Amino acid sequence: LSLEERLAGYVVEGSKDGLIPDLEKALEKYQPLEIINGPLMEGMDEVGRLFNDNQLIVAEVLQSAEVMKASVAFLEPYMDQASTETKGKVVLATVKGDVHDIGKNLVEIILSNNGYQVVNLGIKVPPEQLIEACRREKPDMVGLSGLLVKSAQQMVLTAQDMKEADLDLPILVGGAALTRKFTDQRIAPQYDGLVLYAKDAMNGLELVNRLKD
Ligand code: B1M
Repeated sequence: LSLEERLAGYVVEGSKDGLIPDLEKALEKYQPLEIINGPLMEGMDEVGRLFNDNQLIVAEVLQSAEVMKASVAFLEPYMDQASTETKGKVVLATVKGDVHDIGKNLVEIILSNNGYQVVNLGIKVPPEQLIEACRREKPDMVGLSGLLVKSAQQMVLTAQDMKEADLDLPILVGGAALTRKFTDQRIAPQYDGLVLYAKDAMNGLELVNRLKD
């Protein structure tokens, strides 16, 4: 197997045997984010397909998630640290009802490495908790992640609750079940501030940077 196939394979198999040496090899050819967005994400997509076909159970998907998390943790110190000055503050959360946090945590890493202070509220964050954090932390923007179809709907409700709480901070949304169309047509009309859709974590950084400029 090629290095790339092996890397995807660790995620699919949920196995860490040999993972770190292969990540070290991969760093000789690729940037950390290329490794994550390339072979590791391909592995995760395959896990999603197998899970959908009932060929994997939740416990096995969890093992795959562990491999992904270990890889991101190993690669993080090799990522570019763009600046040390603080460019702004972002409150970040996976929405109510959703436990998926690998994408959200990737957003945290990328924003932190690029000068943003991130307050990561974790998973299954109800709107009340988010609103409270906004009042406490006074962030420049809010980031919401969610991977389930129902999480997209939850973002609509969260935006409504934020509006009712008189918040109009820009909201960045992302996650597998979400689209730009859904964001523009269903979430944004429920809110007074900007709602921006990011297709991946890097795109999220670009949007946050554009907002700050
Ligand atoms: Co679940 N899961 N899962 N899962 N899981 C999906 C999402 C699913 C598509 C798999 C499938 O069936 N094919 C499916 C959703 C179906 C749907 O609603 N359409 C699904 C399901 C059904 C479930 C459960 C309901 C299963 C069950 O219990 N029967 C359950 C849900 C529990 C709950 O949330 N209440 C569940 C549980 C789990 C595990 C716990 C086992 C585990 C998560 C572990 C963890 O996160 N700590 C898990 C996993 C790993 C997946 C898949 C396989 C991989 C997700 C992942 O981590 N990808 C996933 C299938 C898939 O996506 N291919 C699946 C890697 C990660 C880097 O990508 O998070 O998409 P992602 O982030 C991307 C972009 O989306 C974007 O940037 C990142 C890339 O740079 N992004 C943002 C994300 N958030 C962003 C925020 C931003 C900007 C960009 O700004 C704020």
